[in-house]
Amino acid sequence: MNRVHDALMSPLVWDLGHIAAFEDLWLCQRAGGLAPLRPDLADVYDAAETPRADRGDLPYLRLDDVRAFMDAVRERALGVLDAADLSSGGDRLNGGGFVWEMLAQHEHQHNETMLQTLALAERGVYAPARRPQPAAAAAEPGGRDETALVEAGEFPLGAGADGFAYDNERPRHEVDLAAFEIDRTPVTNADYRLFVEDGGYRRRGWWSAEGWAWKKGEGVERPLFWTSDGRCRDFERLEPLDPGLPVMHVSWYEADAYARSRGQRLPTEAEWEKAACFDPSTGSKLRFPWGDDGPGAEHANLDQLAFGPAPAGSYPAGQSPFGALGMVGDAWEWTASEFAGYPGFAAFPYREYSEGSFDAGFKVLRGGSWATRPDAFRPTFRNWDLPLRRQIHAGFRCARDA
Ligand code: AVJ
Ligand code: FE
Repeated sequence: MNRVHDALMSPLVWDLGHIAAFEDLWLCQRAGGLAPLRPDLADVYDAAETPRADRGDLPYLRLDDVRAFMDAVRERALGVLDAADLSSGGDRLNGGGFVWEMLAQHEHQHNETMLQTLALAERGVYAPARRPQPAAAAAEPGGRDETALVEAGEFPLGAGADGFAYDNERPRHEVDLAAFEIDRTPVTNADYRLFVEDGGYRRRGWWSAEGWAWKKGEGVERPLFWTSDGRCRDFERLEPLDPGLPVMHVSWYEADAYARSRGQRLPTEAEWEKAACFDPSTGSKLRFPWGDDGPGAEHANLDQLAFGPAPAGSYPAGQSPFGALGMVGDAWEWTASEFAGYPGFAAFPYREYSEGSFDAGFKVLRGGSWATRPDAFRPTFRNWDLPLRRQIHAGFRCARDA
């Protein structure tokens, strides 16, 4: 809990203390008007203040102390909740439960971050039991149509005004998209192995200039957890690559190179969201690919406890109207889009969450992964990271102009 497992990640106890400090700041102080419980800890847990790599040196609370701090904050927060006016007539933080939803989501986002840390930790640290996954849907007679055609037309991108969403998902606005095709399923380990065997990491023509420089500089020859003898590390296990699983822990640069090798490209985030949620039969947008109900066990592999992705093409009940599978859960999907504000963006409730990362070279990821908790997920949710990062539970699918 106290160890720095990877230079990219915080010690796990830091995440725990940060979850509680963020809760004290937003629920107890901002929403409830209380004084800070531990003013001395404010700097230690300010994510913007100290980069992850330096957090190992901070005087953060160790395990027993952090548990006591978390309990004390939660008790105060529940006291504030008892008195809070969550009706839509309430103030902007409390009205509709906004800040309460934000805090639940924030904690759950850090739960996924902590699993990234555990996946990077040396062997011997964490050995979760993987839950059996459903098999991929059997190919339809006559062969499965591997790509979905998404017709041209306007699409309302982003989250509507009701309910909780981060500022960066708003305002919802119409985008006019040309027709495109998108893979029905994510790129698999088998697909990606062919790319590697085809000289994917040696062919300059398949890479962007920045991607090639990154690959050469880092000496990268395969996805993060793959070994040179054709196996894949998965927490404690070192097993032969499972060909049917989505490829994971690749950088945006690798995803981009793979797509180019196929004469294709990554989808933009608008294309991704339209392929996931637009219903052409009604001309309207669904809350989820399968409809308006929240994610159930039959729809998607979310919520961490599977400890790995399901085979690409599983969860037929989670299919989108255009026929895309696995848009939610299993693996985040890199998109072609750079993280930026939507037209009319207004920061709320704080600038640092989103605005500080706009137009700064971050790429957008969509769809959540097996390690994403359902409360932290909406199809409009925009995750982001630098194009060289591989710790995210991320894969991708390809698209092309129709
Ligand atoms: C959305 C993953 C880029 O970790 O920097 C957590 C999420 N923001 N606490 C991050 C976040 C504040 C954020 N990412
Ligand atoms: Fe945070």
